[in-house]
Amino acid sequence: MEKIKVAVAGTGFIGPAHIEALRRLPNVEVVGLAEANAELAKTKADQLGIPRSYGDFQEVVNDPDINCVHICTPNFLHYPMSKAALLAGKNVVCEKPLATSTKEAEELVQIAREKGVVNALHFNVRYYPLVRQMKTMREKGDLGDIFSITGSYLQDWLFLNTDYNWRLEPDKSGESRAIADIGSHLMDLIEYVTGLHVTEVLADFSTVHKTRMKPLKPVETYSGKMLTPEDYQEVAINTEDHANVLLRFDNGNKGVITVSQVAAGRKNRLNVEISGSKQNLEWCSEKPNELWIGKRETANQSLMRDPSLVYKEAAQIISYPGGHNEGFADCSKQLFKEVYAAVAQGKQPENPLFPTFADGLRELVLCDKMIESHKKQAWVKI
Ligand code: NAI
Ligand code: SOE
Repeated sequence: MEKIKVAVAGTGFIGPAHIEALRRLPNVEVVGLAEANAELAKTKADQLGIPRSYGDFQEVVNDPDINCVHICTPNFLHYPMSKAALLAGKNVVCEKPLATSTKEAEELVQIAREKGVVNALHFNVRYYPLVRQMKTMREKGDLGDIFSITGSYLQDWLFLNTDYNWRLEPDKSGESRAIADIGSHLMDLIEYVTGLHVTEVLADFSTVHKTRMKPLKPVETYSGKMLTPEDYQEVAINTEDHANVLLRFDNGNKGVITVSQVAAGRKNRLNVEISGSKQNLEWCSEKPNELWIGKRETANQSLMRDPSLVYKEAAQIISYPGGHNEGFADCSKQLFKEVYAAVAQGKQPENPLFPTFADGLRELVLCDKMIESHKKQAWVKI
């Protein structure tokens, strides 16, 4: 079997997670890695055991062997890199957010459509099996009509004013931060699971730390390096640490989300509760193998992730029996499994199960409307 050859651009936090997940697929081989410069690319390629290193993304685009490119760089590079790869006829898996503006995202959706290549967004949260179980339960009518949706995505890695990362800089990250960075996962999940569309938003953002201490030399917040005062300069922050958004849906009912990157103790917690006319579902990314099912007339239930207990649609993305926990890393494998089935077929499916560039565009539209609503302090129609 000839393997599908892949290159991954950007190997900070999430790039290596893509590489690991890709290595678990039998028909795929990661042959190349692109980084910000040739020296870094070579070092990373050696560390990760990848034969080819590219110090300039254009070298990936020009490499005729590369069939599919994974874009795992900071947000502002998603558009130029995706565009160049698509125009060269390559299949593309891009990290969220798809771009830093809806205009760019629209262009990418258009080019991908014209080229007919496979295009996927790494909305990996969709690939927790119990998330697919919630979607399937809703599709089968187990929830009844959806009355309301409550969601939150809370983190604490930007809790201190000394926490710093490129995501705080709009020229690298985009005009919105918390909403674009993590609210995008939550909003994608809500529309995916419920099948509803948001029609109007009322958003209120806050920037808790109006200034932050930026390290003078680049240091990743995640690295845990201890800095001293002379290592910093104070810089103004213009993106939101926290956001509350009221939502109106196309079934006439309502929802609310809260997103925060300054919630102490919440490491990476996406929580969603969907209240239906028959029952209530609650799921949390920090306990991804349990689904709470709330009842009015009988005892509530807790459904474990077990292929023999869930619908077959959810069992499809479970690799191990109940009690053998699966988590974050497994989501990417399951997502890529569906993407590479399409790559092997040579074209984007009509209605792919996996998230696409069109889904990436949808999240940018919602994000833009939330920014507009916050600025006007008024409801904004989508
Ligand atoms: P990071 O800062 O840890 O890594 C970014 C990497 O890109 C670095 O290694 C950097 O040297 C490299 N890079 C910068 N310029 C480059 C260039 N011109 N060519 C090639 N490489 C270049 O960032 P992180 O956390 O990995 O995030 C990357 C993207 O992935 C972001 O868009 C983020 O939103 C998304 N992400 C998604 C996650 C998910 O679960 N879906 C999780 C983490 C990040
Ligand atoms: C940082 O907030 C981050 O790495 C996001 O960029 C990811 O999308 C999320 O999955 C985890 O947190």
